[in-house]
Amino acid sequence: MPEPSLLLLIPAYNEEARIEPVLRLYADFFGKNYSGKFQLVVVLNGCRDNTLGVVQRVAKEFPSVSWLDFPAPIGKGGALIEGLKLAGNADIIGYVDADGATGPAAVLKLLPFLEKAECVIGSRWLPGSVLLKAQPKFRQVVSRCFHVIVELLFWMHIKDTQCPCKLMRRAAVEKIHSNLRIADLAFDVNLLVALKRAGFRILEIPVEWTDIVGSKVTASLFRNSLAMFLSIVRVWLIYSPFYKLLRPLRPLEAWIYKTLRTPAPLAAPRGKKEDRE
Ligand SMILES: Nc1nc2c(ncn2[C@@H]2O[C@H](COP(=O)(O)OP(=O)(O)O)[C@@H](O)[C@H]2O)c(=O)[nH]1
Ligand SMILES: [Mg+2]
Repeated sequence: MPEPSLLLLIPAYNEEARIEPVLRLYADFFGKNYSGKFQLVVVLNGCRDNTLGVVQRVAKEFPSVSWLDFPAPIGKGGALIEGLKLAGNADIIGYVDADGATGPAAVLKLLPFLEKAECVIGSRWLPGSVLLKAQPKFRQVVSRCFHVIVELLFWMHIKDTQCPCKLMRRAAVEKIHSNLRIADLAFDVNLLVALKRAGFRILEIPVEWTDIVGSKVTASLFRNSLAMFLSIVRVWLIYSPFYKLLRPLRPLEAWIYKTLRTPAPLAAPRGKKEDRE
C-alpha cells in the first residue's frame, strides 16, 4: 500500500544563503525513501535577497519542489497560514525551517506517530532528543521563559511549542484553519492551541536537531520576543470572555506591532461572526 501523500511547507525570509542545500537534501531524500507523493512548498514573502531565484533553480531539477511568493511582509505565521491553505492537496501537511535544523530522516521518523494523534511535533526538550549543536545559551534562556508563560496561559503541557518541525493530518488542519491569526513567530502557539481546543491529539516526540548559524530570530531577539509575548497574550484573549470588550484597543495593538516591525494578527475571516470559538 502506498504511503500517504505528504506536503511540507518551508517558510522562508531572506534565506538565499541557507536554503539551497536544505531543499536538495529534502527533495532527494524523500524522492528515494518515500513511496507516497511528496511535495515541498517554499512560502516566501518580501524577501530582499535572491531566495526566489535559488528556489526556482532547485525546482527546475526537482519536480517535487515549488513555491508561493507573497510580496507583502506577512511574517512566518502569515506565510504558514497561506501555505496551510494547501492542506487539501495532501493527506499529511507539515512544516520545517529553511535552515535544515531538523533533517528529512528525522521528519520521516515522526510520520508513523500520526496513527496515534492528529498532530505530531518534534521536541528538543524531551529526554531522547538529540541536540547535535544547541542554541546559544541566552536564546535557550529566553526560550524557556517563553515556555513557562505559554504553559501558564494555556496549560497544554507541551515542552517545545516552538520546534519548527510539525506534521498534521489534513482534516485537522482544515478544521482549525479559520482560527489561525498570528502572523509572527508565535504562530506555532496559535496553531497548537487551536488544535487542542478542537479536541485533536498532539503528540510530542524527541527529535534530532542542530542549531544553524544565521537565525533571523536570534538576530533580533529582543524585538521578536516582545512581539511573541504580545501575540500569545492575544491568543489567550481570543478565548477569554473579555475579548469583545477589548475591540476599541485594536488601533493601539496595530501601533505596537508596527513599532516592533512585526506583522499584526490577522482579522477573523469574513463570515465568521464571532472571533472566538
Ligand atoms: N515567509 C517568512 N518566513 C520567515 C519570516 N521570518 C522567519 N521566517 C522563516 O522562519 C523560519 C525560522 O526562522 P529561523 O531564523 O530559522 O529561526 P530559529 O530557527 O528559531 O532560530 C526560517 O525558515 C525563516 O526563513 C518571515 O517574515 N516570512
Ligand atoms: Mg531555524
